[in-house]
Amino acid sequence: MSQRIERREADRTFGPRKGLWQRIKDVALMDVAVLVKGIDAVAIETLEERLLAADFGVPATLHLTAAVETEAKKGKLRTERELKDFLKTRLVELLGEAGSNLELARAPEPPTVVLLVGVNGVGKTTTLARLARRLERRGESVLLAAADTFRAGAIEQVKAWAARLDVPVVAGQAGGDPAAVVYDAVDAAIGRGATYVLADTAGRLHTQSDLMAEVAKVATVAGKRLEGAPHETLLCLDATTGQNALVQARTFAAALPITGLVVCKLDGTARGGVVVAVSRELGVPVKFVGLGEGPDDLEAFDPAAFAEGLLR
Ligand SMILES: Nc1nc2c(ncn2[C@@H]2O[C@H](COP(=O)(O)OP(=O)(O)OP(=O)(O)O)[C@@H](O)[C@H]2O)c(=O)[nH]1
Ligand SMILES: [Mg+2]
Repeated sequence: MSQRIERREADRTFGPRKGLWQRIKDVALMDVAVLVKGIDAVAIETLEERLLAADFGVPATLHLTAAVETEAKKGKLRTERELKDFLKTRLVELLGEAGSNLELARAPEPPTVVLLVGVNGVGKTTTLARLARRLERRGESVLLAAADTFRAGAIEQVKAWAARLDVPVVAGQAGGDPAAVVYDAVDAAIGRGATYVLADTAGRLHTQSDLMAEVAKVATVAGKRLEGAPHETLLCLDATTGQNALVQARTFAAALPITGLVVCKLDGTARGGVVVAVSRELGVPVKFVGLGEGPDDLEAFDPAAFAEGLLR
C-alpha cells in the first residue's frame, strides 16, 4: 500500500451526506482544464482519494483507478458522462465477480435454513423480520428461531416480531444453547411443513474467539438435523462502520462458510463503497441491503441500481 493511500485513507474530510459523484467532481477532476487535457495524475489521485473516503477500501480503489487510468490513456474519458458511465460499468463488473446468485438460497427440499450472523447491533434481528415478511409475501411459510439466547430481551424481540408478522417461533431458555434452539426449530419446521427457517443469533465481536466457535457450532448442529443446512448463512454488516466491516467480514468468513452479505444502514451513510470492498474481498455476493428501520426497508441487492445510486 502506498503511503499516499494510507495518508488519504486516514484523512476523511467529507460530509457524510454528500453524494460520491459530487465529491469526485468537486475538486480537480472535472474542471475545464481536465476536460481539455484529459485525466492527468492529479485527477487520478483525486479519484483515488474520493473512493477511499467512500469506503471502497484499497484493493477495489486501486482496481478502479487503474482501470480509469488505462481508459483515459486511450483518450476515451474526456467528458463527465464518459467517466461516470465507465465507473458505473466497472462497479457492476466488480460486484458481479463476487458471484451472480443474488437470490436467497432455496433448498432442494424444504425447509431452507437461513442463519443470520454478525457483530452486535448491526441489524440481524431486524433483517430476520424483514426477510420473514418478504418470504411470507411470496407465499412461503416461515418459522423463526430465536437463537440469540445471550442478550437480555433478544428472545422477546423475536417473539414480538413473530406475533406482529403472524409467523411461528421456536425459542429456548435465556442463557440456553443456541445450537439446540436451531436444531429444535429445524425439527419443528420439518414437522409442520414450513418452507423457511430463519434463525437469529447473538451479536458477537469478531475478536471473541469462543463466541465465534459457538456460532460455527450452531451451523454444524443445524446440519445434523437436516443435511445441507444451513443453506444460507448471511453475514449482516453495518454500512456506517466503514472499513471495520471488512475486518468483521474476514473473521466471520474464517469461522463459518458465509454465503451472502446483508449490508444494513446504507440509508445512514453516503459511503456505500464498503459494499464493493466486502464483496470483493470475500468473494461473496451482497444479497440484501437495509435502507431503514421499518419492516419493509430491505431490498434485494441490484448492482446496477446500486452503482447508479452511488454515482448519482
Ligand atoms: N437506519 C437503519 N437502521 C437499521 C437498519 N437495520 C437495522 N437498523 C436498526 O439498528 C438497530 C439494531 O438492529 P437489530 O436488528 O436489533 O440489530 P442486531 O444485529 O440484531 O443487534 P444485537 O441482537 O444486539 O446484536 C435497531 O434500532 C434497528 O432498527 C437499516 O437498514 N437502517
Ligand atoms: Mg439481534
